[in-house]
Amino acid sequence: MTDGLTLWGRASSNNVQKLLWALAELGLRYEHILVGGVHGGLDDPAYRAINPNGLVPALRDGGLVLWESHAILRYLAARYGQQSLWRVDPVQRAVVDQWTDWTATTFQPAWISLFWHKVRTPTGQQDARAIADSHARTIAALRILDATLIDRDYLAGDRLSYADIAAGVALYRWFTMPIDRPAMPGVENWYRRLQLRPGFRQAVMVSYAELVGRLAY
Ligand SMILES: N[C@@H](CCC(=O)N[C@@H](CS)C(=O)NCC(=O)O)C(=O)O
Repeated sequence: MTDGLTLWGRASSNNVQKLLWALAELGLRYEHILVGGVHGGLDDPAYRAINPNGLVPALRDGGLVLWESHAILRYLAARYGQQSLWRVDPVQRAVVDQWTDWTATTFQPAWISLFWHKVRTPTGQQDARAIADSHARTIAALRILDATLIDRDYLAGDRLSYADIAAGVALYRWFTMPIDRPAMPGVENWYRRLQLRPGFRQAVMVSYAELVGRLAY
């Protein structure tokens, strides 16, 4: 049974994980179609009609078909999370969007680059300089998060918003990648808090073994 929602995308994709986590937070039922990565299917004309980029995730809700993980996150929050992930007040929502957009433009490119160079690239092909550079960029972004989270529970205040989902999917990989991690008490407390949420544990704290040493997708 579903509520008319369909999500496309492999569960090992961090962009898909944002939506698996959000759907769990919102208590929504949905059909999950595994495409991308080992599942393939992204070049099928039927999938290209859903997402012309040939990437995951994509979501259908009735007559609406959407791609881009943050656009989907915002839609789900606005449509189904008015009392939870969404913020009605324009000032509060501006803060949520600031962190969500910063994640898209600054934080995620840094940590994904590190994950790519350190985890996805086979050991024998790794570039120490690229690892060091992306590690430094990830730490610089995390320090910005850390300074904010030192005196608040979530990015936009005292309760979860879609910004925590956009940025927070990075944490499991950050805290499990074989790299040095300087102490960051604000980020560490945020990670502890997120781990108390079943949706985070189910969607984000999952093995990424299929991605290790694999550059194919
Ligand atoms: N900006 C897009 C990025 C989508 C993207 O890069 N998706 C990756 C997975 S994280 C993908 O589809 N890769 C090909 C594959 O999984 O086979 C979004 O946020 O949705």
